[in-house]
Amino acid sequence: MSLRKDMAQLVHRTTDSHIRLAVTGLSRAGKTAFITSLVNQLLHSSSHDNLPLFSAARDHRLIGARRVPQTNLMVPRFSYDEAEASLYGVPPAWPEPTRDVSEIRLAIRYRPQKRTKRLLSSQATLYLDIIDYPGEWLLDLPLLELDFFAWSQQQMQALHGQRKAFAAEWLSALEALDLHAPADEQVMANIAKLYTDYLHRCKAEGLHWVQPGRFVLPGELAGAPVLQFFPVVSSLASEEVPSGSYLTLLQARYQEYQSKVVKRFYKQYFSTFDRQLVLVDCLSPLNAGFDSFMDMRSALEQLMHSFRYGRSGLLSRLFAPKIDKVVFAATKADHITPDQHTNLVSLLQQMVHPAWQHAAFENIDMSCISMASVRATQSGYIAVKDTQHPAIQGTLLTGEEQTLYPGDVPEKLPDPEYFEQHRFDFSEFRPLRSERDAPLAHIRLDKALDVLLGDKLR
Ligand SMILES: Nc1nc2c(ncn2[C@@H]2O[C@H](COP(=O)(O)OP(=O)(O)OP(=O)(O)O)[C@@H](O)[C@H]2O)c(=O)[nH]1
Ligand SMILES: [Mg+2]
Repeated sequence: MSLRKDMAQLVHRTTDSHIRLAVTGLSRAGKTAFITSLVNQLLHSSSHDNLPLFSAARDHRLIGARRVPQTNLMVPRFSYDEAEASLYGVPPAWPEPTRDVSEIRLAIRYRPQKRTKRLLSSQATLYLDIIDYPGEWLLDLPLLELDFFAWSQQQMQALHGQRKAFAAEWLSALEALDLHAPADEQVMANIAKLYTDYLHRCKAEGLHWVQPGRFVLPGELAGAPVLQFFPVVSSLASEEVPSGSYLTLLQARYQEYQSKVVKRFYKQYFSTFDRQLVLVDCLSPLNAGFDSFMDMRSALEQLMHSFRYGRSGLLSRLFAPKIDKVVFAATKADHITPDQHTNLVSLLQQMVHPAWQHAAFENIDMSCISMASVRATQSGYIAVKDTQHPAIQGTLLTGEEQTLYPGDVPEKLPDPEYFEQHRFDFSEFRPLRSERDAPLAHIRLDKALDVLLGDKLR
């Protein structure tokens, strides 16, 4: 091989870079729609002017992107083709819900602006891994610091109001169980199922703080005994547990869950992430009511613990954390009129900032934005008498066309009165129709790209 070719290869290698971008959010937050649209936008970027707020595209430094095989063969592939097919379908439809971690890789070609990179070559490649995983898994972090009895106690204390009502069946089965009797695996499985049903019920009613997170989103662990335990009422300290009893087995499974499920996720996946996007659907809880909204807020606070490394923090003891940027994005902004977008961002900031400032987040940059990954509505005005009112228009899932003003988004955290006085009208729309060769319509997804990746493409 000629020296010149060698040099060219060396240069090529030094200008290539790699970044792992993780995308999370509670279920239905819009992760699959976001990743599909992000990939779709980048794949169209060489032929369309679809990303004006993305600095690399605006400055005409973005050459284009293509899909490349992922390097991590142990993680399922993100189903891009399937999701894209639904969104471009006739009629267009939303992608199927997903339940597990998955990954997709892109190679982004660009013209570097930085002198150091430019000297090496006129073009560079950024390899971008995008990882989709359920935000519920991050709610499990506190489990690592609680033993089975402390965790049980915490779960029992949380049982008030609606939660207590949802838990009735599981609680009565628990009451009938002699925890000191020799364990019967089938009985354990049955009660664990009632506990899991309770967690599912909480989620279905808009209560997002559920532990253990894998019980509702088991991924590949569905049906495994490590997901068959439940909290108990017991005054025994861990040393006094009779051997072979239900208590022993419950405790052993809890410990197995801590090390084989929670710790493993943080070590195998989380420790490899460079950047994190957290998608938040603020609009559904606004629609559902005060309890649901507060619950979403506390779930977000819990989720933030995973970015609080500190020097003595739990995560720094497990691995060397790498995430240097966390972006919170309020999704589905096309559900409200554009004049409400600033309120949506400030509402999200109110949920995130206080908790963020309170904690010691070392060297992590944080920002809040609002966007719609895949637009489902057009915005415009409707005339009522002589005045023009902002409105959105779209096709409902039922196929019916609708024009409406969905309501005001509160700028500050709403109090219970807000929910009495305001009705937020959150209707589900179909995605807008897109031409086969055109990118999907979005709102500020380019802004999200710029905040997340802009500095890597300089
Ligand atoms: N209008 C609008 N709706 C959206 C948008 N993104 C997501 N949605 C809605 O939210 C639902 C959930 O979106 P997904 O992308 O599947 O959310 P997810 O976080 O991947 O959900 P799971 O896989 O169930 O955890 C969709 O079926 C749509 O109804 C958006 O940009 N605009
Ligand atoms: Mg999904």
